[in-house]
Amino acid sequence: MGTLIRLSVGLVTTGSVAAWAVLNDRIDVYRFGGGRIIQLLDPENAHKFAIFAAKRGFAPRQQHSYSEWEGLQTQVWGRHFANPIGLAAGFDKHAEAIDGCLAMGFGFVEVGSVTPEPQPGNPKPRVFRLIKDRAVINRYGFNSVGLEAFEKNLKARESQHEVQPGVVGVNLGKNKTTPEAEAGVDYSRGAIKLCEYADYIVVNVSSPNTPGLRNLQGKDPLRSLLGSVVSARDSALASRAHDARPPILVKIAPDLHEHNLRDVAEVVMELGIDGIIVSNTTVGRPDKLLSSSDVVKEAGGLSGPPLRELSTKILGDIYRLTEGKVPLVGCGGVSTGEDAYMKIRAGASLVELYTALIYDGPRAVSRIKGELAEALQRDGFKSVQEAVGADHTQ
Ligand SMILES: Cc1cc2nc3c(=O)[nH]c(=O)nc-3n(C[C@H](O)[C@H](O)[C@H](O)COP(=O)(O)O)c2cc1C
Ligand SMILES: *[C@@H]1O[C@H](CO)[C@@H](O)[C@H](O)[C@H]1NC(C)=O
Ligand SMILES: *[C@@H]1O[C@H](CO)[C@@H](O)[C@H](O)[C@H]1NC(C)=O
Ligand SMILES: *[C@H]1O[C@H](CO)[C@@H](O)[C@H](O)[C@H]1NC(C)=O
Repeated sequence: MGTLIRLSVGLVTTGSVAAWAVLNDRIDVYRFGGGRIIQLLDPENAHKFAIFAAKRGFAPRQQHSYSEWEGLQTQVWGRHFANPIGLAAGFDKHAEAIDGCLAMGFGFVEVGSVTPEPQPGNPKPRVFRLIKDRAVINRYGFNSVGLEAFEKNLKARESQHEVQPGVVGVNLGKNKTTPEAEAGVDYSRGAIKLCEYADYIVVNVSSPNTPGLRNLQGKDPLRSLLGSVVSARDSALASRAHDARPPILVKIAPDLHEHNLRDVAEVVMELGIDGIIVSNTTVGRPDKLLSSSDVVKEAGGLSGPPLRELSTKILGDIYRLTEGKVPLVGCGGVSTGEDAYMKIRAGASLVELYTALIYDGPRAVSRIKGELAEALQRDGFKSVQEAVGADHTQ
């Protein structure tokens, strides 16, 4: 399609779907073929539209009549989670649609990544659908409104009359212009500014060439990076009891080598880092991809089902390396309850997803929770907690 045609189709569909949704307050646009309409938009406009909808409160919400198996409730870091399924970072990058996202049925939402100063990210196009694989390649390059505006959004939420219950994590990034070796400074700025709003904080160590992980340089740079974030949080919240400070998690790439994983695990245990998110997108391109090669060879991180096996395997490795002592968040390619269940058995206390939402819409959340509850009960587990790491004990 010519750019002009695509642009006008985009504008017309955005406009009419939005108007329609506004008129039909909170109508489930996905159920009535809206998912298809949204897919006519280029992926970045579809993302914008979804955020717009979630922010205005007319994104599909979980039905009030929906009843959840109580075994899905769980407790991690002394915090209560109504269910273990969360929204991964990168959807609500600017913390503007938290309640709309929680209303879809997520137990928790991770907002960000947010960089210290505003930055535009990479030139467009920078998000691509691999429709046959139900996957996505993105190279957003961390477009962010910056800490100031991000904090404003979180403050505005606090002053609302009513907020959706649920856990909110904040994912911190660094500015593009900040050298890798000084990433700790950017993350610390983020931690100082936002820790009072966060139920947990995430630091990205998501690349194979993360400081401390490049060329087997050793663990020192990683130790100092994470150490500086811990001190930043502790100094910002000195008046709070230690266990009332938000836990700090690291998020890793699925592309790390065995020795990198061991380094991460050791530093995490040594510093008492509270959790690990496994994983970010992959820079790899599995052979089994079905989509056309022009899109497959776009640069960026691949997410969705083709990432699942790899990220679940790395999750299991990290569980072993941390001896089951560190709560893990499984992320990567989850689109069914069975996928979530596999992550839990491999060692995840919580599970996150993003790409499934792009293809299936918000109704995926209650479907996945229902399927997960069924899988757990089928295998005789009374709760999520009981099944965490089950693969390692047999
Ligand atoms: C469009 C897009 C943007 C993303 N942006 C971020 C981000 O800003 N920060 C981050 O830590 N992860 C980001 N991610 C990675 C996701 O949080 C998640 O780790 C990854 O997509 C794997 O999960 P999935 O297969 O369920 O999508 C992004 C993913 C996608 C698809
Ligand atoms: C994540 O970490 C990698 C490695 O340190 C870095 O290249 C990348 O820019 C980071 N992204 C953000 C948003 O901080
Ligand atoms: C995630 O992975 C991509 C490449 O797959 C990388 O560019 C990015 O810096 C990583 N970190 C985050 C926070 O997304
Ligand atoms: C973050 O990016 C902005 C704009 O690119 C830049 O001015 C600033 O120096 C960066 N922050 C740090 C800590 O380098």
